[in-house]
Amino acid sequence: MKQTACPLDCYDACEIVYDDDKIYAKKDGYTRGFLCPHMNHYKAQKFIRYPRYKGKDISMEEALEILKNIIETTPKEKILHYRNSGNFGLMQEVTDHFFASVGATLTDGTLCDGAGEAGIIAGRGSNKNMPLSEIAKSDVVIIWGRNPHTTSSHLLPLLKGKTLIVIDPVKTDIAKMADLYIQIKPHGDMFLALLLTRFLHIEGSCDAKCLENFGSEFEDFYELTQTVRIKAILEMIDVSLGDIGDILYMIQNKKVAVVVGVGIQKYRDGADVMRAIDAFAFSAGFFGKEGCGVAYLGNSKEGIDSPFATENAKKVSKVNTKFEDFETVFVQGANPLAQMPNSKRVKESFSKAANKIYFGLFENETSEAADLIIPAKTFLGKNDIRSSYSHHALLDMPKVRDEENGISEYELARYLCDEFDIELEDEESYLKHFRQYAVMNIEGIKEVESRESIPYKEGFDTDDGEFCFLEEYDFEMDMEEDFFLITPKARTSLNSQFKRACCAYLHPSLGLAEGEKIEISSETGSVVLPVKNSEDVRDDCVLIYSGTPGVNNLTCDLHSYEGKSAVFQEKKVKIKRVEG
Ligand SMILES: Nc1nc2c(c(=O)[nH]1)N[C@H]1C(S)=C(S)[C@@H](COP(=O)(O)OP(=O)(O)OC[C@H]3O[C@@H](n4cnc5c(=O)[nH]c(N)nc54)[C@H](O)[C@@H]3O)O[C@H]1N2
Ligand SMILES: Nc1nc2c(c(=O)[nH]1)N[C@H]1C(S)=C(S)[C@@H](COP(=O)(O)OP(=O)(O)OC[C@H]3O[C@@H](n4cnc5c(=O)[nH]c(N)nc54)[C@H](O)[C@@H]3O)O[C@H]1N2
Ligand code: SF4
Ligand SMILES: [Mo]
Repeated sequence: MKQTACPLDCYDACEIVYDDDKIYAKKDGYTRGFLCPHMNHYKAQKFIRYPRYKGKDISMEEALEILKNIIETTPKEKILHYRNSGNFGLMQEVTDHFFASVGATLTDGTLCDGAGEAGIIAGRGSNKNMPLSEIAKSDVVIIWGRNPHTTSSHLLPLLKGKTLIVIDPVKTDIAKMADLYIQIKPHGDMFLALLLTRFLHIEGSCDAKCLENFGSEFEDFYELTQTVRIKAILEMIDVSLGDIGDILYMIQNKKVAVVVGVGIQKYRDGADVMRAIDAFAFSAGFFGKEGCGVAYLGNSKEGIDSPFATENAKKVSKVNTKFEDFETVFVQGANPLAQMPNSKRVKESFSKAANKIYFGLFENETSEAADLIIPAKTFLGKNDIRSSYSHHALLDMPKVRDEENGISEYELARYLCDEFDIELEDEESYLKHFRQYAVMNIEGIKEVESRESIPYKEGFDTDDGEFCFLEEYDFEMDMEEDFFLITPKARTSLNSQFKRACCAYLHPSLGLAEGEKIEISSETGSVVLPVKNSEDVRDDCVLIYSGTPGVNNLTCDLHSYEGKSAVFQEKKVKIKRVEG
């Protein structure tokens, strides 16, 4: 029996027991004896077995030789290393070390949570997350643009017996269980947060002590909330005055956790949306107190320094990468041809690079378009260690079985560093580096030492220690097209890994037949998908899950105003029946 952890990009970072070549959930701790469909069916996945070059299976030795030759013959400034979070192990970055040292370009920016994070940092000076252990102590939980049944199921046991408020344009499973559910119009959240703060103040329910100590600019912020025209805006975002009253009533004198997901920030002004939510939480006195706070997608690397030499590398954005600027593109732990916005542009741009290398576990759009395919080892066949963006644990992921196929990230970096005469320490010393950040907590779980259970007790990490309020907002909504595109996470896939969704979900009142094909289109492109009718979706929305082939034909590759993030829901879409 050996212990490891799930490597996937997921809030929960579950602990796994590996026994007799089977995967089990750890009984205690935050894994609570259950995993999710991804890990329950992991071993049945079809992994890439052999390396391939221009369509022909080759040996790993041949693949490495080809890779070496490609790197040798490409001017170093013409090499791009595009890595994303297919595996969340901290050792995944070891290849960045090689590519940065050899003079290649890396990526920055994010397809994920960056706008929200930028909003948090603007207000608080840092992104310190409310951990699960504190959410467990709250009385009321506001689930705001997060779908825990799908994306963070280990939160669910903690919610038992608590008052639940859910704000989401989709009637998710958690919305169905909520004491109060607000089916807000997409992108309406900043206004809701501003109005909540305004009425909080009118009612005299702001936390006077918090404002006095850390919120001297509150009056200006209150003025900003007064610029929101109540009747018109409430109508626009589909929220009633009664809803606002209900929220304020339900949170009165209670310990409140605001659990925010990435759903609220898939817009250009996503940082402002998050900042307005944070300002409401601050004004209500939710920071620095037990059982209170805002949980977002935290920074998994908080309190952990990287031992890899990547600081000085040139970087280009992951959101709108111009692959055609490079001769050699090395993709690792990512499927950019499906998951980056504006797929048509991405595919064209990627096809122009002379040497396209894919280093991953599964076949997908990117492996199909690549020349050299190098299979990775799964997390079971290599040594790693991981942290989480939702709790504080630091989890060892030792190699628990031998794998014949594939190569680990360290082995690949070792080979390349040796060939190109770049210094690399032995694997164990990097693992040791990461392990030094762990201390045992009272429940016997190893956690990242510097992370706080209740951050911001003594004020914020801004220059003056005060909360820094949003000073202005500039709201734009595309009124032209017919439908909002909602593109959240699917139950059976992890973005484009595993069992991918393949339908468009619309409200039955639109009169489309179940299974009928429709074309959904936007400024950037279109996709044809069969319809699934769902009462859970608003009648002004089309829901297409992340990982659905073609969904990102519809999304634009603009950046968020703050945070260098993709904005998958910025543009609206049209729908059209397809003949035949
Ligand atoms: N099963 C599964 N789990 C996953 C993933 C997966 O692909 N599949 N992906 C992982 C990754 S990479 C991430 S980043 C996390 C993200 O996990 P979450 O933070 O839960 O993010 P999403 O599923 O994108 O969106 C959450 C909710 O936001 C709602 N939403 C959309 N637009 C708006 C809006 O304008 N306002 C409000 N209030 N709500 C809105 C959606 O309807 C959805 O219910 O999940 C991780 N976990
Ligand atoms: N429409 C739409 N698009 C989205 C989103 C959305 O909600 N809607 N969400 C965005 C978000 S939040 C994210 S985080 C991104 C995710 O985008 P990507 O990071 O591209 O995610 P995946 O589709 O999960 O692809 C990960 C790949 O990693 C590879 N992999 C897995 N494990 C390993 C390993 O151990 N080693 C190596 N070398 N490779 C491995 C697998 O082969 C898999 O193909 O997608 C973004 N795109
Ligand atoms: S819930 Fe998340 S961490 Fe747990 S097994 Fe599933 S994907 Fe892995
Ligand atoms: Mo993500």
